Amino acid sequence: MATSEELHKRRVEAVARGVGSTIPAYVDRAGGGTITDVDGREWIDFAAGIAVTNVGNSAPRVVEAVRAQVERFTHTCFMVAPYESYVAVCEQLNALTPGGFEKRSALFNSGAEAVENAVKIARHATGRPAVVVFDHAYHGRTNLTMALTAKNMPYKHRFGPFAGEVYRVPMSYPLRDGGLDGATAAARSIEMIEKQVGAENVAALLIEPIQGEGGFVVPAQGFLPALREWATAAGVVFVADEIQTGFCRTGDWFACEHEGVQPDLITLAKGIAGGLPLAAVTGRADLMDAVHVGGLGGTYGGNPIACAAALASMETMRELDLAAAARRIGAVMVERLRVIAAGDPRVAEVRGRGAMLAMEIVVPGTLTPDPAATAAISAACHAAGLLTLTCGTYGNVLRFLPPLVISDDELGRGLDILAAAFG
Ligand code: PLZ
Repeated sequence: MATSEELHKRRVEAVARGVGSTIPAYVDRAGGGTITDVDGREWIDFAAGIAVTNVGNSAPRVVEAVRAQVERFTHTCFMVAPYESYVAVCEQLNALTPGGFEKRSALFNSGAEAVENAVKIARHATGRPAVVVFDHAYHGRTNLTMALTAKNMPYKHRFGPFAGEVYRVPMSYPLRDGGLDGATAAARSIEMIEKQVGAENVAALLIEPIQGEGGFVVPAQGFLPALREWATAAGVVFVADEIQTGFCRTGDWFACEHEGVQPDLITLAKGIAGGLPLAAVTGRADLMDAVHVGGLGGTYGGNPIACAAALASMETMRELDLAAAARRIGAVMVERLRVIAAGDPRVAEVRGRGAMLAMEIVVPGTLTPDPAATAAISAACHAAGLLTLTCGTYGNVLRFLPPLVISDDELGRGLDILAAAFG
């Protein structure tokens, strides 16, 4: 087998430079809480493929379901010749997502595509053009979703012009907004929408209940419910982007449940199918069914192999109670992260929920972001065999997203490496 070094040389000659990788090691296999490269080096996995392999890599049920499906048929296109698994995934999403009202779902390939479709549905159903998004938001890399995403480098730089009718308002970011309470922070955002956009022009308000790429920003309590309430009164479609937070990651099936918020539409992807590409929009039947027949779709959306994997993943989440696992992992991690933070003035805050946790790194005694220190700590983790990711508008947030099937031993070893990297 080629070594990671050899593969890296080939990659540089073959793969576009614009596609980056966190570590220069090439994967041979992965499972549980570890990734092993082609040289036999092992990493503890605190990334889960960016919050995707919540059920773990090659989870037994997923492997079995995919194998069985691939032998029956690989693709017919649901828009041409439909099949049961697509319907079954939609039934399950309708039942699992918050809100006891009647729902419908539609399936797509990527998170960005789900977000694009949620916007299409909201615009079609309301007849209004505007979409409201938040500071630090991340919603994807396609043209519309770049417009919805806040951060310029690396996501938007020189890729414009971007789609129009997108308006950005402040996020509740307790560390950086002076600790505004949720209601006050929401009132600030709502006033801006009403004065600068006009509620009657707004089709959708789109928000990550806990921001992902933007820095694992957890809004103050009450922020999401206040926005939900305003959206209802204003006839605005409340869209929760649960692409990173969904499927047990935060200790509930969906992060919105924490404050009892019921979105009109939810965008889903990542954790839905144990690593196979699948995404969904799930929401109120009246909105979803407003769109004319043929208005939604795509060649691969709800591919039968991905649907089989999704059914197996959701079954695994139920069977192993991965929401409880996320809470347990989170409790173990928070304790260790707080100890690290107490001994290191560069850590401004430990935050997150369940197994979606982060540390924001600053110049000691200030709130000035320190992306260099963040990168150095992250690099030390990688060198010592822990795969961590960074995020945040300022590049100064270390984030932790272990698979929800990580063993206690692997979790402990990962946290030991992290503690030593702060050393
Ligand atoms: N919405 C909340 O987190 C994907 C992107 C990584 P896709 N986040 C990881 C990168 O650098 O490209 C994401 C997300 C939220 C939408 C998306 C987009 O999902 O499946 O990557 O299109």
